[in-house]
Amino acid sequence: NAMLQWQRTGFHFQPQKNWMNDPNGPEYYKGWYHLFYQYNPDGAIWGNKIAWGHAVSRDLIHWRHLPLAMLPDQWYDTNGVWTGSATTLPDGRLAMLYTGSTNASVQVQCLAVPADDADPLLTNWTKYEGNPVLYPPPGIGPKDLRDPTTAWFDPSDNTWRIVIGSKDDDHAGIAVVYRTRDFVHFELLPDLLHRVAGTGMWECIDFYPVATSGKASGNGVDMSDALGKNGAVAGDVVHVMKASMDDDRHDYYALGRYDAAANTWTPLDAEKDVGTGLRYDWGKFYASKTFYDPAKRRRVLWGWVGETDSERADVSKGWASLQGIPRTVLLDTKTGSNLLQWPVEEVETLRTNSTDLSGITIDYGSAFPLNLRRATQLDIEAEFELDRRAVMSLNEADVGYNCSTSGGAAARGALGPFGLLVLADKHLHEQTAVYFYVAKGLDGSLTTHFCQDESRSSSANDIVKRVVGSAVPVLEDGTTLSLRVLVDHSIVESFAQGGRSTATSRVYPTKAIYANAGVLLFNNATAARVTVKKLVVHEMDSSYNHDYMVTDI
Ligand code: DQQ
Repeated sequence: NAMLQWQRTGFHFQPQKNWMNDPNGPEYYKGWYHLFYQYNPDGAIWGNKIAWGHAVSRDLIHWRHLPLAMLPDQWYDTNGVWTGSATTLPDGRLAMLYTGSTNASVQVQCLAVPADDADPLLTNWTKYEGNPVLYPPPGIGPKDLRDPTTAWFDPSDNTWRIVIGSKDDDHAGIAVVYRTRDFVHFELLPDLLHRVAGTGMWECIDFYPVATSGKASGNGVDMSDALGKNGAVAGDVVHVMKASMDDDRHDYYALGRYDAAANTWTPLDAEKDVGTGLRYDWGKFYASKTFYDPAKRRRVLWGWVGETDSERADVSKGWASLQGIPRTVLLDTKTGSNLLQWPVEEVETLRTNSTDLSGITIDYGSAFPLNLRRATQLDIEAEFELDRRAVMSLNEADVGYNCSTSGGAAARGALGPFGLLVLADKHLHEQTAVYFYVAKGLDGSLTTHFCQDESRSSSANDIVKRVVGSAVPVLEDGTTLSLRVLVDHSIVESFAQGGRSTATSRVYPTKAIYANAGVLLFNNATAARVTVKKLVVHEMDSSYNHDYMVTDI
């Protein structure tokens, strides 16, 4: 459908056609990044014949599509080759564990290995002849055990450990651990790694260390490297536990202490447990998965960004879903209580035609259109400074503000909203607002909210449009706030305060497309001017990821 062709992205990962969901088995192998993904070869909606799509890249940005890696062709996965993770063994070989939905829709875990270890493209996969390797144990529902993690090696008993998500009879989300020596025989560990009441089924659990101190805090940590020879967890890491909550379709994480010998993980802050505290992203972002990249010693996060338009629209355009730009993940060592997520540095190689507009001041109640050539594919770096004297002179402002229940970018308060309008048409009928909103308590404390308002993003009416976001920590200087926004036709991915909070929106403008899309600065605060200390807008080249086949390599 040519009319909807503009919704395809220029530098995000997407297959040539049809439905995609979770990222699967990401890894680095013999010089190539591999991405597998849940894929429906039969159409643009999810179905019961999910296969594994496959693509490779040298840089996480330019992708080449390969043939499907696995099809639902065995009794134990005939209802779908579902989500799984790769483990790199000490000799460099790979083991892929995934969930099969059997001919009776039972969720079993299965092993697959590359048919040819010498093929850097890992084109063909062999399913283990003894599959499935693991059935749901007594006490767990046959349809409630899925999405095995990457395995890590525990030297205390020379076994590999994996986590699988589930729920119990009381609707608590649970993380179950198995150990294995050979990826074929698995033993259930008696206690749960973790459990959170009321959170329901945990899909796509991820479990990994982040460095807390020293030089290493700028690097990622491999799971197995976080355990000493005796199996004790290294002193300078904390472990992230992430679960994708089937109940509300968001990815929640928490920081905690892993005790390998006791097989327990305990959140640092009991108030911010998995499912009750932090999210990776406040917009559309689900079923994510990290991997450790040995080439650049970093941990990289992939997340599935689904559609928020109707199934009918997806069928008519012939495709559905994107993967977010891969993000590096580090502990925020300044707060110690959240992660930092940042687009992988390779995305910056697509920058071209950079416009520097730093130093503009926007008065309250005004908007300032930027003079750009093209505004459908952008990487925007911005830093705002609220007029400090105005902030000081207020007694109190908007205590209790909340992005999602607020009136969005049009609702004015003393110290917000201010920020950017992207994918905006000339008349501002369509616009997606990315902004800050500062609240001030009677005690003088400032709380900064980072929000994204989709409510005017499209004049089409078959779309879910929300105001999303959260409070974001601001330590350095309460009035200086930074923003990075990636715009790519039908996606807006925003990172506040160096990645302390993120928000991803799928948007479907009908007017703000091609040359009619623009960007504005806006300040809807009623009491403070905003100085834009830094504003650099980079146009982005396309990575032309969609048209390469294996023969182009
Ligand atoms: N998607 C897969 C499941 C997983 C879910 C099926 C999460 O393995 O639990 O397509 O989106």
